[in-house]
Amino acid sequence: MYGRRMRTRLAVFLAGVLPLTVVAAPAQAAPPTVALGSVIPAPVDVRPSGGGFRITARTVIEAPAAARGVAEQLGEALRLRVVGHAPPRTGKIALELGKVNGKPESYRLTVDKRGVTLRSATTAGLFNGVQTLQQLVPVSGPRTIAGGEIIDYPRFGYRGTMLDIARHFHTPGEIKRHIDEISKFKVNYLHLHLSDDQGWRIQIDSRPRLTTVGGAAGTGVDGVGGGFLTKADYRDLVRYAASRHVTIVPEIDMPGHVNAAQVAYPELTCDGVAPPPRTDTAVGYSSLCIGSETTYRFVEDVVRELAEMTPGPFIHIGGDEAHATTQADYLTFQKRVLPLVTKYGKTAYGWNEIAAAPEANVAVAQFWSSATQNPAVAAAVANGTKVIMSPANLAYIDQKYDPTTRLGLSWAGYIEVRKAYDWDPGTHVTGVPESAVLGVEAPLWSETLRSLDDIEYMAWPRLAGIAELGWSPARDWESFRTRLGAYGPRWAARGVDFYRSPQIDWAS
Ligand code: IFG
Repeated sequence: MYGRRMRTRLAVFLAGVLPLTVVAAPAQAAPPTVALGSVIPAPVDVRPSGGGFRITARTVIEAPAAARGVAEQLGEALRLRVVGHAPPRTGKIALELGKVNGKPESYRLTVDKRGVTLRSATTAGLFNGVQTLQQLVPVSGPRTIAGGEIIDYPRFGYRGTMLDIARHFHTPGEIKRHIDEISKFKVNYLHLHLSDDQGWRIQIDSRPRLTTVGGAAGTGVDGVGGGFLTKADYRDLVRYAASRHVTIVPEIDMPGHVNAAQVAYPELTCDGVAPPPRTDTAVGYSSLCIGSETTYRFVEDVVRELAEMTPGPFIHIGGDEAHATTQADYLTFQKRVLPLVTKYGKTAYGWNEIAAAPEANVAVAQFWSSATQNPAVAAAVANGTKVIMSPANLAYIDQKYDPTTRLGLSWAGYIEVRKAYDWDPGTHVTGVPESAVLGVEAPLWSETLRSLDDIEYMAWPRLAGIAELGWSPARDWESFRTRLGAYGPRWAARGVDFYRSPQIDWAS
């Protein structure tokens, strides 16, 4: 618009009237090093825009009192102050409670050079948005977040993993560290496998020998898995999990997998003789005494006490590998026990064998078969049963990655990262439409796992992939493997001993 001469005259004029102070340009945010969509699970709708927001020491987190818990967690993670109201023109990350799109757990994240706004109708949605936001902050270097908008919400409401603390007990501290990690990928259910042939891991007041005997030192696989959760431990875990928007699902496996209970209470056998304690890994040899009323008084005591310390909706009653129980007795057992769970206000949840029982139409079946057809499950689904997908050949993260994996089992086949990722829970089983699928769960059995390090090595990165199957609308292996490779340094920074799969190009 101005010719060069004019510009010169203008510059001379301005120089004469304006003090020659150099107006400091706004701190140019260093370019963002994490793309707005580089998040696991992949968000639904990502709209990058220019610019970005640079977090500095002066940045604050602004949140209403109702969102203080989530805000404090973010503040701790980013080492930023949390305030109720930030002064105007302060660079801030504002958490807001308000409508986004009416979908459960949804949130909207907006980033521009002035700051970040995270909005959701619920604290669960804010928690989800905070997990996403933390992945957008570079793990090192200038903390510039890419500009743009993300609108996000889950495909399935149930995104779970199971930790077997029966074969080898894991301490509350280890379980809390695992909760910290699973919640970063928006996993929102933790199924605890609390009893099995080798051990009983939850205190039941009316049956103290379950833990004084079944949870004693020397129980567990190879006799090195002893220990148990007191009720106080369990209640503290429930509270801790809830603060990370994870719901605990307790499992008492019945009528099979009961040797530890029968060692503690021989009256739970039909001949009243206590079986020898077992520290091997065989399955399918034990059964409660189906025709005895003593059995149902026991089951009711356990279900009642579990229900009163479990705020979550589910009580898992196992039901798998009841090879020492006749099918007729199995159905008799389910007919008596499934209503007991309902009586104490909970939804029954069991391995998919329970689907054979007509009473299972009010229960949730956990599909663990490696097949993609199961007439009993399809029939139960037609009758109202809902399903959680945990196909052993794809989602059992206790299986070895490949023949060289030191830990884990291999009866369901080797499961590398891509195999655990490249399947669709909504269409996996014939006769189980997406409308009957509550979600996914990745079981981690502990026959060969003794430490948190072992848990981490088998869980990560496969559980991150299964978390994406539970959350994101569609899967894309190339996109996932790229985002996963970029995520590696975050696990490394937290000391998580993840498996560096050769299928992934791991960033350093
Ligand atoms: N199957 C058994 C588990 C455990 C597992 C190890 C189920 C439902 C093999 N039952 O999986 O107790 O031993 O991979």
